Amino acid sequence: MVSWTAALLLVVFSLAAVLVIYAEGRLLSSARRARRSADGTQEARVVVDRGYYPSRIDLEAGIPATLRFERREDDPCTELLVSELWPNAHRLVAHGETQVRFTLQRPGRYTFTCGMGLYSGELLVHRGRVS
Ligand SMILES: [Cu+2]
Repeated sequence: MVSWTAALLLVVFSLAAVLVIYAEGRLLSSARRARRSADGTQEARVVVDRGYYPSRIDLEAGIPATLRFERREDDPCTELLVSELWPNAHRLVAHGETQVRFTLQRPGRYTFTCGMGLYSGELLVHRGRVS
């Protein structure tokens, strides 16, 4: 016979597992809207760890944007951030955050990759408010 305590523990652990999976799923979801800051700019955080998470960021055209790349590794692969958007590659610090600021005037789809083109992400720039 299973005791009530054991049954209760099972329920609690199952709920905790579901919550962890849900939170991870949200963190690593493939797309995210940039959020508006108090100063009217928009910003989004991208975790860099053998890939870009989220790998798609929705932005609004004509609004200054800050992407905060949080690189959680020191693999040389992700040190450089390359895009047609920028004349020079950005160097992302290892185990820290590098902010990349820009303003995109034209709606469209822009890609960025690591130095070797192994990992990639995209910026989807919309006309008007993204909501
Ligand atoms: Cu690479």
